[in-house]
Formats: sequence, structure tokens, C-alpha cells
Amino acid sequence: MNVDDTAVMIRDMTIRGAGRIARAGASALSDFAGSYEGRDMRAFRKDIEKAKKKILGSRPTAVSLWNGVHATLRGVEEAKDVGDAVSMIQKNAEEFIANSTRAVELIGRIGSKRIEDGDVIMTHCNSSAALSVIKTAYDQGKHIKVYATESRPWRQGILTVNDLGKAGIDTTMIVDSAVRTVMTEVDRVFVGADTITSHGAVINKIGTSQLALAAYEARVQFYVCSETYKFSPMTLSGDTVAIEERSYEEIVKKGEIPDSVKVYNPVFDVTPAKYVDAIITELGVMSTGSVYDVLIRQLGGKIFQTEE
Ligand code: RUB
Repeated sequence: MNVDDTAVMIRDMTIRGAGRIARAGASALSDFAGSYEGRDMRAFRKDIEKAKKKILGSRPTAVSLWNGVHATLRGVEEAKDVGDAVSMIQKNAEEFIANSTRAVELIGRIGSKRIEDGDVIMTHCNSSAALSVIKTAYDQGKHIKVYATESRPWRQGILTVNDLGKAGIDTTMIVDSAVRTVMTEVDRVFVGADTITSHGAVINKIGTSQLALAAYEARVQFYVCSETYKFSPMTLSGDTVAIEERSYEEIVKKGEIPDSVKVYNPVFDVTPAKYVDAIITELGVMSTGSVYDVLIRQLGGKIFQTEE
């Protein structure tokens, strides 16, 4: 699919979820490179840079998109000609997509070990990584019951309950404000992530931090299911994560409230590391304190941005 259409579909959430948007970005850049007709390397660099900016500008919060795009363009600076650059991009994108898809399966297998027969689970929004854990546990024959939040305003909970319900899992949908009431019945919470900072704070769908607080209060285990490409290298040098705000029309219809009333619609929130029991990744289950080490390894020991 072309870059413009992909950027629009990510922005309007036709393609959504941190993993899916990363794979869509990688795939769009690969298609762009594959259909590039020019042979001038300088022009190619400029054009691919423009395409990259378009994809990255589509949604600001999930670092998965940034990591997916940069993994796809790795090495292009050193390419000797356009043909070389194109094959690098196509190979990188293919690898990124295959690895990220496999990571979700691995997270399912690893995370399912944390679920016991008879568990009551809560999840929020619609995370393929969290659903992989829950569905794998169910496929292993564990009897589980799942509470899934509606996740206003976009109601991604509808996708979640459809998926779980069709899989045959005992699923109950709740409104977001029922989270604290229901938490007393829950054994474990599993949510996804858009970005995880170097000190283990989790950025995920608005309301995630409320689940975390309610779980903390009720002494319920709170797990984040996340591929390691959702770890943010930029946070190592102190960058903060931009929280996307979307249109008021996702909350109220035009004319439903007086023009003088403002509507604030942040669509992600930050859960501090202290409320997270563990992060379930494709590398294994880790504490929030391990994110820093994984990032340093991913960066080959290069930690801080320098002026050079
Ligand atoms: C989706 C959301 C998901 C994470 C992880 O938000 O917050 O929990 O993206 O998803 P939105 P996954 O619907 O606004 O994109 O595990 O599928 O990557």
C-alpha cells in the first residue's frame, strides 16, 4: 500500500494498535522503495526521507512506529546505489514484520504461564500482545474468565470482546468506570503498550493507569505485554513521550453541548513503573528495571545522544 494512504489509515485509526501500525509503516516504506523508478541516489534519499516523515507524522505516541520505520531504513545511508538501497529496505521490512509477528506469539506462550486455571483476568482496550497471552492460556485448557473494558471513546473493547467471545472464552464487557468495582474479583490484569520508557513507565490507552491503580489497591498482579521494540531509545536521553490528543468529536457530537464547553481528549496515559509487576516480552518476563539494560543492548552500548 502506498505511503500517503497508509499514513491516512493510521491517522484515522483504520489501522490501529502499536504493533499493527509499526508493521504497516514498514510495509508502506518497502512498497515505496519497490516501486521507485529513479536511479539517482541523492533524489532517492530525499524521497525516502519525505516518505519516512509522512509515516512518522501519522500518530505521535507509539514508539513502535518509530522503531519499525528506523529498522526498515537501517543501512540505507551506506547503500552504494538505488538498487542496493531498495533491496536493503525490502529485506529489513520483511524481517521486521516477521520478527514482530513472531514476538506476539512468543509473548503469548511466555505470558500464558502466568495464568492459572480458574483465573479471573482484566484487560483494557485492544492489544494483540495481551490477547495472545489470554488466548494461549485458554487454548492450553485453562478455565478463565475475562473482564474487558469498553475503552471510551473509541470503544476498542468491542474488538476485544468479539475476539475473546468468538474464541469461546467466558467474557464480560464493562464500562471503564466499573474497573475499580470489578477489580476485587480479578486475579491478574494484562494490558498492552504503545511505548515503554527506559525507567519502565508504560504509555498505553487512556485509562490504563486507572486499571493499574485499582489493581495496586486490590493487590492484583498487573502485567504489561509488550514487544521490546516498544521500548523507547529516546527516553534514555531524557525525551518525554508525546501523548496524542484527538478530536472532541470522538467524545461528543457537534451541537450536543454548548460551544463554550471545551472537550479534552488525550488518548493515552502514563502508568508509573511502580504499579507494574512485570513486562512480558518476547525475550522473557522482566521487571520494569530491566528495560534500561535491554535498550542499551539494542543500541550496542551507545547510550546518550551527542552533538556530533
Ligand atoms: C491501542 C492500545 C493498545 C496498544 C498495544 O490504542 O493502546 O493497547 O497499542 O497494542 P489505539 P498491540 O487503538 O489508539 O491504537 O499489543 O496490538 O500492539
